[in-house]
Amino acid sequence: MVDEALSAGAVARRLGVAVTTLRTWHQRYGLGPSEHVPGHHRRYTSADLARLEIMRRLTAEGVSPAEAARWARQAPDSSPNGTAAPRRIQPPSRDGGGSIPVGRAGPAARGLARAAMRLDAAAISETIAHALATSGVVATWEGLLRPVLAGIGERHAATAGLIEVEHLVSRCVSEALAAASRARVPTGPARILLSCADEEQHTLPLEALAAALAEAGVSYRMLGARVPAAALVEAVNRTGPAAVVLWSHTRATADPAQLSALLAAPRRPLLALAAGPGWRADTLPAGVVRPVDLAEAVSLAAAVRDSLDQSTRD
Ligand code: B12
Repeated sequence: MVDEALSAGAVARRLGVAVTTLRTWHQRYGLGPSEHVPGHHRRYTSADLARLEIMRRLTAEGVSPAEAARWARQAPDSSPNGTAAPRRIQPPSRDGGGSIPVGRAGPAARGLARAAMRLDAAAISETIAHALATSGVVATWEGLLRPVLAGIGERHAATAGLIEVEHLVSRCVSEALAAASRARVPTGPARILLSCADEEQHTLPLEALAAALAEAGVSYRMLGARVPAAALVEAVNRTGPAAVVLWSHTRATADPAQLSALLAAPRRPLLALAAGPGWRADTLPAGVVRPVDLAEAVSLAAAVRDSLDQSTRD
């Protein structure tokens, strides 16, 4: 629970709801912030947050907003976890009672996981956009997106469910990363080529890399999902990139022959990166580099770009 009063944005992120939803709950149902410091926006106290927690939980469980608000308003101020709502209005949760595990990730990741379980696209997008704008791409990927995506994968592996959640979240992540990339299109020639391995459909980590490169001012060209080896070599020969990042998420798509074909291309890149958990270090052809995470992939790509810029100037 909170010790200090929170802004509407902070409360929305904790609960995993859109700020507009909070506003509606305030205007229609009187569940607003109660702390008022003259000259400032009103702030939410921990009692306000507890009431909103009840509102969020009950509406997620299918209780009508008016009914949920009635229970939420009855929560005593002294009960910070809002246990006042009676048990009989807790119907079995529509997702089978489960949630997305996010490990030690912070409140924003828990909020995103809740919004994901409710299939609340507006709240999902808002949470991601806010994190990208305030923390940057690498921190957002590591602290928010990766834990939630891994949690969805974990839950899916255990229950075979959550496919709809996985698809909606993937789409929202893609859109948010694309918007972040578009907001800062770097100038200069695209010397970095990003591609998924043949039949590889997991594009999100590569999209995160694209957004992080844009943020770092490094131009890139993105081929996206499922690129056959011959098409990759064709793209390399036509564009002559300094570095190629080939993403494989699963063993099934990690055929090292794709990397060998890349290294044998007439316009062989200076740097070939085999990125993603699909690749096995002991099967990679000599000369291929394997980054351990997003930050390392960004700095390797930026270093190649810088060394080329330097040699063009000399
Ligand atoms: C979203 C998702 C999908 C989406 C992808 C949408 C998209 N546009 O990307 C869709 C629905 C398309 C999908 C499809 C499938 N999926 Co899927 N998917 C996922 C999920 C939930 C997240 C993927 C992701 O983005 N992970 C990113 C992070 C969370 O992964 P990570 O392992 O922690 O990654 C770290 C490392 O790679 C490292 N790293 C190292 N180098 C680098 C370099 C860079 C640049 C970066 C960024 C990171 C990095 O850092 C990463 C963290 O930052 C994962 C679960 C998971 N744990 O990954 C399953 C998962 C990968 N999918 C799985 C499966 C089985 C499938 C399907 C075969 C399902 C099916 N039956 O059709 C298909 C495969 C299609 C194909 N041929 O590619 C399995 C794979 C099991 C395995 N090991 O083989 C997983 C693990 C789920 C599970 N537990 O069962 N999937």
